[in-house]
Amino acid sequence: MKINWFPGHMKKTMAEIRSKLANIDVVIYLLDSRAPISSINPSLSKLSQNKPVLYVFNKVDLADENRVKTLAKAYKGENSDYILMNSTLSGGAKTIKQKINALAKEKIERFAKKGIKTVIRAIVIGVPNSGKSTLVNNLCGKAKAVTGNRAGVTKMTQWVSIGDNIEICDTPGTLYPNLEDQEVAKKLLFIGSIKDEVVADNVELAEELVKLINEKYPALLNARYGDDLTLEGIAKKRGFIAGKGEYDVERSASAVIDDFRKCRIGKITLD
Ligand SMILES: Nc1nc2c(ncn2[C@@H]2O[C@H](COP(=O)(O)OP(=O)(O)O)[C@@H](O)[C@H]2O)c(=O)[nH]1
Ligand SMILES: [Mg+2]
Repeated sequence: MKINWFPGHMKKTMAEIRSKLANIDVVIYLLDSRAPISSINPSLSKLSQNKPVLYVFNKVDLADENRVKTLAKAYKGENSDYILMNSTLSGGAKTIKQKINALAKEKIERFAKKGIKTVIRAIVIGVPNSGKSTLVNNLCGKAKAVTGNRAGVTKMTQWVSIGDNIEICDTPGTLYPNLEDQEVAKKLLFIGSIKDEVVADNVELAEELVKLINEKYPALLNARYGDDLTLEGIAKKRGFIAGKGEYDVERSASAVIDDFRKCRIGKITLD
């Protein structure tokens, strides 16, 4: 099984981001806290490397916050900062605006010397389903960007004004041409950045997910599924019967993946 997904519209989006970047002051790089390191897109990182970057560790409400805090520390630098965020709550908007202003300080001061109040332009980038549109809506306090819990909801890049001196641009999610690291690809699938339709074998995937979670959070798995963590064991425990004397492992597989996505196993960060 090889997971790869780089449809034409993503290629187009990358080109669009590239062409906009010259006029961008700050890059807001959304990461999904359930798999933040895997949500780093090497192609996007390359594009944004000369810009101030605010890394938003989003969906922290679904993740292992202590683990995220540890991982996030590496993203604070001279020209970068980070924030842990739940974009579905209104609380974080003020801090994000402050951090955007701090990252654009040089430009703001340069214009202030000439007596001009400048506008800061920020672009929101990240893998599909990381919460980009939700964050944009949160920051502008209105539902301007369309959201949805699957990949591929945002189609066009759009600009909105947040506060009196910041303009922000939402973009569609982008992956990269070759997902060579299949461990990363699987994690992107688990967090819903890659469409399920891209993969045929749910069983193999779910087994991998259980294995991954079991490395760091065995107690969470046992609490939900009992001691037998095979898909058959899970089917037994949940009463998923396929036929006479047969357990429905396909159904276990879908249930495990869905449980992870809906945070029913617990707050987990797969890195
Ligand atoms: N729990 C939680 N859900 C979020 C958060 N941010 C976004 N979502 C949900 O994640 C899904 C994808 O969001 P969307 O903004 O469309 O992602 P985009 O594809 O990156 O634009 C939607 O169902 C959102 O409600 C968050 O911080 N916490
Ligand atoms: Mg979107």
